Amino acid sequence: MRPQTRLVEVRQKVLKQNDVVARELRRQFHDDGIFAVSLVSSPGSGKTAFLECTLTRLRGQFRVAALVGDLATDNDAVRLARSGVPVKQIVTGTVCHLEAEMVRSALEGWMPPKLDFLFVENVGNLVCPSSYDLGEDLRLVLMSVTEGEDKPLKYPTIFNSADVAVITKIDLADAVEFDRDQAVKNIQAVRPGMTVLEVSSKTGAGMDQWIEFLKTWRTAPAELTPTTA
Ligand SMILES: Nc1nc2c(ncn2[C@@H]2O[C@H](COP(=O)(O)OP(=O)(O)OP(=O)(O)O)[C@@H](O)[C@H]2O)c(=O)[nH]1
Ligand SMILES: [Mg+2]
Repeated sequence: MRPQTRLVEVRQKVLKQNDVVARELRRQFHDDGIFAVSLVSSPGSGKTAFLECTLTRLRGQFRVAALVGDLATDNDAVRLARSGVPVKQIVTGTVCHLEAEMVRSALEGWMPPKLDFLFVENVGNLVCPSSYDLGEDLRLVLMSVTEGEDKPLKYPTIFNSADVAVITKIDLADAVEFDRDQAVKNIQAVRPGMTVLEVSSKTGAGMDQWIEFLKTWRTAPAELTPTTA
């Protein structure tokens, strides 16, 4: 057997094991009435800022908590904790993505009781997280206006692993001459029919629409039609 062949087999085994744990997590979330949402994007696209706005808006009405993954530091957990909801950092060390087992371990002995929403911010990376199911109900892929409109074409797998695309930092769109129509076209080329939301965590633009979208997805997803707001 050639060395390359062995490498593929190990990877398949790890992914299979991840799927088993993810399935168990998903069942546990559903049994407990928890709607789990994960966020993936390249580093610095605005996941933590977007999540902080989201948690702040939801916390009066719903029981919410968040897990956040990073290679090092608990900076993001400290930022998210400002929203006043329970937050836990997962430090992955050298691992460039979260795995279902990391989520399960982080929740053990910590999961706040009777949650409505659990948010999971993945490690900033447009490649590795795409292969790992975390048991979530909804996966968002964020893409900021400062990254360039071509990201969906260059990293199609991560867009294909997500349910909804969120264009972030739209307050900066004019300054960086962001071509919104081209970006949406590129997303649709990779994932026809994908819902695209547009937000600014700085100004709050698009946040009301996002929160409404989230509530509807949780309770009556069939009512949603693809949106390019
Ligand atoms: N102007 C503007 N800046 C933003 C917005 N959202 C985030 N930022 C800034 O962008 C930078 C990165 O934002 P983060 O929220 O840390 O991004 P992230 O995706 O969580 O980053 P990692 O966790 O490191 O991958 C910070 O300086 C934020 O203040 C936005 O809507 N508008
Ligand atoms: Mg972050």
